[in-house]
Amino acid sequence: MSENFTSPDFYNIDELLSEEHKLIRESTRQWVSKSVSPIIEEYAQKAEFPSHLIKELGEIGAFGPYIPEKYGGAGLDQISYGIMMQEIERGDSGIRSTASVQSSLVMYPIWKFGSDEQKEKYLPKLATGEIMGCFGLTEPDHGSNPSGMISNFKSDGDDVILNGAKMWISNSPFADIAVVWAKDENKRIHGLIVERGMDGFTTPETHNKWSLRASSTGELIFDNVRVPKKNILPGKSGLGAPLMCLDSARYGISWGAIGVAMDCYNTALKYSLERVQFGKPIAAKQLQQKKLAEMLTEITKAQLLSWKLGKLKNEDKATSAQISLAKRNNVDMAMNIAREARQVLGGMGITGDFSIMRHMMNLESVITYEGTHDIHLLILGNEITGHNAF
Ligand code: TGC
Ligand code: FAD
Repeated sequence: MSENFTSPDFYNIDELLSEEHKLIRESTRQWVSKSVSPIIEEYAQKAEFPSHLIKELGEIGAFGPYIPEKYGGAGLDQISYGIMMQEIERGDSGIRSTASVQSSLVMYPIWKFGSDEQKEKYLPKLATGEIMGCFGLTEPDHGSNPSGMISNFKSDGDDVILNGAKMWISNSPFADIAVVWAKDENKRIHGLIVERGMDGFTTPETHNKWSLRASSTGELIFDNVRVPKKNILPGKSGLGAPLMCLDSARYGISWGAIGVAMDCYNTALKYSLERVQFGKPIAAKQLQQKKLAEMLTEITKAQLLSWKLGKLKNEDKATSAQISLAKRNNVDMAMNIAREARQVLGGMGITGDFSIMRHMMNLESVITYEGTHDIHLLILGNEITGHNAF
């Protein structure tokens, strides 16, 4: 609920933030409160992406916050990026998805692995939202195991001919470009920038979702698509390239999940203080206090985790396993809080008059995409033991 946009900050974590971080938080929060919260339930109910928000997301700097200013980004640090994702996801995970796909899965690979020509051509327009991108890694038969992908391309003069299919692709139905991962004739994975309008390239929408309903999800189908070789990202090949993009997006999600948890906690706290049963506000009952105390505890732990991870990212020291730990922990934490918060609201909790049920359903996607809960556990298991158990 937009009027509840206060931050639980039980450990004075604000002291760890700079004035710039706090300003960014305030301005993003105000935008979410004004532009997202009042309309998002309606869009989720009708399963429609609020496309009019794209331009505004560009204006608040949510596309490529850490991309250098010379490419149209905001040149901010990683904690600023995290804070923006936190505040946007407080509104809705699907809107945060749009921002994090554009930033970490489209702008980031072009910035990190692209040619100067690609950076100049695409990044400034992606930063404003004039063009939108999507990221195609997952295939119908290769989700957790992207290295098995079968999408492939063959050289043909100055072009390559791309074949294959990707599914579960956020923003694909309206994206202008897709950063697509496919294998060359030597089975080496490369990133290619595929543009809408190229012959043989289609992006059918995926319907009937109960989760991320205000986000547009679809497929990418490549039927002998002729892609100029100059659209191949030259800077890095192999699975490590898309996994680096995922590290950036998973880090953002670790913050985003805190935003969801904060919204659920605030809603449950307010409701429990107002709802009277057995002659007292339910907030006066021990069982409700237990729920609220545990929510605050878990939010506080997650805040410290993501803040420290942000410091490590700023120093370029964060490892993939550290990022997996934070994504896994914080999304799970948010799911547990959403479930408990919904119960605090009793029957009202299942209605669209409150944000909790929408958050709960959204989190089913968030705990699945960018590596499932169990895949992140296995990444940690591998890190701890040296034994790959995938
Ligand atoms: P593995 O053999 O471990 O690694 C292959 C190569 O990659 C290197 N590497 C990394 N490099 C950079 N960053 C990382 N995080 C890396 N992790 C591994 C590794 O060193 C190796 O390099 P080289 O030179 O030796 O070849 O790979 P594997 O095939 O065993 O798979 C590992 C596994 C399971 C962890 C990985 O495939 C994985 O993370 N699977 C989950 C798939 C996933 O997360 N998909 C996400 C799709 S995108 C999405 O969901 C967007 S949702 C967007 C939204 O709406 O917000
Ligand atoms: P599977 O890999 O088939 O996994 C099924 C189950 O098996 C899971 O519980 C998993 O944890 C488990 N499992 C898998 N391997 C193992 C193992 N070795 N040991 C034990 N258990 C295992 N992808 C993109 O490329 N781009 C996007 O923009 C994008 N957006 C998405 C948006 C939404 C709304 C959703 C739902 C997904 C999106 N994805 C996207 C895809 C997402 O990344 C995949 O769904 C995810 O990686 C899991 O793959 P899968 O669905 O094929 O499940």
